[in-house]
Amino acid sequence: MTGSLSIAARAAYILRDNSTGHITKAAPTLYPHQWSWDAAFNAIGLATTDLPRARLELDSLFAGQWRNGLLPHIVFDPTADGYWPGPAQWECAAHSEEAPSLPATSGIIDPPVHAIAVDRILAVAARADGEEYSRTLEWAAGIYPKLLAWHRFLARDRADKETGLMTLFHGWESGTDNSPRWDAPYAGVEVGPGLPRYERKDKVHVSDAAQRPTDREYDRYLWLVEEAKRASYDAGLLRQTGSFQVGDVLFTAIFACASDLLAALAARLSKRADAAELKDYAAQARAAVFCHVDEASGLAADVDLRSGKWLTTETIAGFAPLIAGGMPLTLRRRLVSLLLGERWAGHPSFRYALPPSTSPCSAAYNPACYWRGPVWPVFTWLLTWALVRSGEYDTAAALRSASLEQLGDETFAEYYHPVTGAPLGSLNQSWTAAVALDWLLDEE
Ligand code: 9WN
Repeated sequence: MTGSLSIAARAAYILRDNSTGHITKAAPTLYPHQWSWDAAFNAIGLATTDLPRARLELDSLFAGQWRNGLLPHIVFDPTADGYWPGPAQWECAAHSEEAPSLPATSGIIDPPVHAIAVDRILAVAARADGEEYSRTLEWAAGIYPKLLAWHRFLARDRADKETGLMTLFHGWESGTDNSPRWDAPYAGVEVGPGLPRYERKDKVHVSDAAQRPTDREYDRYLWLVEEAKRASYDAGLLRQTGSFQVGDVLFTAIFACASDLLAALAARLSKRADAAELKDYAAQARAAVFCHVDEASGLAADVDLRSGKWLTTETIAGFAPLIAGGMPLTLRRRLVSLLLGERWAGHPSFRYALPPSTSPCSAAYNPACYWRGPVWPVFTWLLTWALVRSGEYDTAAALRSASLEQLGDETFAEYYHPVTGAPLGSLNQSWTAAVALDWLLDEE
């Protein structure tokens, strides 16, 4: 088999192997449940080989949606074990009337990439036969109200009144858990006396525990779960009591472009008032991202909402304006050249010209640890998707081809060492396989 064919075959096999039939485990052993933003990327990959299965992936995820529209970051598979904290720690239905009793879910959220997935699935379906396309259109109309409820929840409960940025109460909500972007706000989290004793299960699933967050970081992660429970998973209460409150530029940028796509779907379904409402969400979110660009670095900065301070560590989240789209050409050109330059993908020590999760020029850079330096293929995909959308085709093509070269090792790792190119974290990670399939679709 040639390189691309072999990558595609192996990637499709991984997605099938990680499937329980109705959900795709984020990873075979490290993450044996359905994660919210993983499910969206996985659905994008599944669409390339099996449209009904792609649709089912998102339907299964939305089965865990709460009454208030919150889409939880994990929907638990009752038959799986080996991940901690599980349903017995989250106890969502016991603490919030908004949570369903089944399926069991977590009580925090993930970045809202789901409308991007629906849009991408529709685009792939348009290439399929007419009947499959009609079924996908019908499905999109069916899932639309759930997406709308999710976006309304975010606009209502999470848009920060001062900054316009989306508020997160846990670093996990950003999807970039131990990124140094959160070091300062986490430093202010005092672990209280009520933290139950626990035993981590994640470290046994990686070749070296140093690739995962530290125990000290985990104490804080678990303490924030306790805080959320004590606040009945209510954003209003968490704004008063939460010891971690950040305005996330990347989450906000994703919300902006996803709201645009959902507005387009609303218009297609002749829901004019919804479309106007969603366009408004997109415009406000995009403006909030652009208002937080740090002139000195050119990158967007998160905000510690408790202190009001901008968080300017050079992490990949700083490229949020590229993802939000619709930015002035000068800012876009500046960001693209930064992305390809020596502070990022073009660093001379790198094996492949791919952007790492933290700049090698930052004091916080650690090339082997999780979100503190490694390259995450799923993030590269998000960038290539956004670059194509804003007409930066050459840059998107360069990143896609470097990433496929890396994925030629067929380990489909969660993340990779930028210098050695070694696979790190979980192997056979679903979303890595999924984005490879989507990239390879364009080769047809
Ligand atoms: C906590 C599943 C998830 C991803 C996140 C990634 C990691 C979980 C963990 O795995 O987070 O949610 O236990 O480390 O950081 O982005 O969704 O792949």
